[in-house]
Amino acid sequence: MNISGIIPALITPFNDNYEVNYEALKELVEKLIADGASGFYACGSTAECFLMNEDERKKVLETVIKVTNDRVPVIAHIGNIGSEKTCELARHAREVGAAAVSSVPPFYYKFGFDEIVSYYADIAKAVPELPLIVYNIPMFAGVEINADNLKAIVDASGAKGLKYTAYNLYELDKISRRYPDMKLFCGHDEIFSNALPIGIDGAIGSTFNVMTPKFVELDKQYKSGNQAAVEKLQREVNELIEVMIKVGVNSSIKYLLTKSGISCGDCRRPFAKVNEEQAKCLDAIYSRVFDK
Ligand code: MN9
Repeated sequence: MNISGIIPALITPFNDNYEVNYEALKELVEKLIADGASGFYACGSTAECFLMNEDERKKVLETVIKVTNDRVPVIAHIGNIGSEKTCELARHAREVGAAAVSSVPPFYYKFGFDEIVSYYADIAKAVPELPLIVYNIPMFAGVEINADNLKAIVDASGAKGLKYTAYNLYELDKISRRYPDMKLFCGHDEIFSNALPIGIDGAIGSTFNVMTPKFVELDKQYKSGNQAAVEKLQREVNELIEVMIKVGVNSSIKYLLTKSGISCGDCRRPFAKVNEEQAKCLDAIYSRVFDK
């Protein structure tokens, strides 16, 4: 699996009627390729995938793959609450040329770990030729994939990668030592610089929708051994990320992209719109970080 570097977890732009705005999506993908994105993660949490229907998810993935046109790989997030729908999305992803599939663990019903393992095994059975990237995001999925329990998933599914969206760097280090062949992607953009020395292969993140150039630069500085520049850049982006988390990450991204000229609309309800006060905070911090 040849996927690495800075990989935006794309948002899904909507129009005023909350329908998918495919033109804006194409514009966004083009812009991010120009910014240095080395791949895309389509239809993940950041894309509001669980507020989209299956047809929309398929069409969004098709659009992203078509625009990228083999310039960079596209990872399809196919996660769902049940195996059948997930496998259908996995087969679709294979048909339309995704480079890999990825999934959060099945959620809501508090499935037992054996059931979670069988969910990943089902995906591998449905699309054996596509690399599978497990998506650990305990804050939303309610279950933690760690160095110990990952083994059962890998044994049953042959998973090739892990998107690690948690702050536990000790656990990530254990995973990297225990699974040296696994591709690891940092999923919390605010700790990218801290995850780099662990030997991660890249990062898949939401804030790259608006900050790809900063993270590409950070990655470059790390590779040239310029630790002071790495720390400076991470602290800079974290000022903005902190406000984005407070306001709501997805709606902040849409607000900032719309301001920069790509019309992304609002997140689907019940996500709230960015209010005036929040907009002011985002504007202030954005210009502080970017107009330096
Ligand atoms: O894809 C993103 N996680 C979620 C990863 O959307 C839940 C991250 O990029 C975070 O949004 C970001 C802020 O915590 O690091």
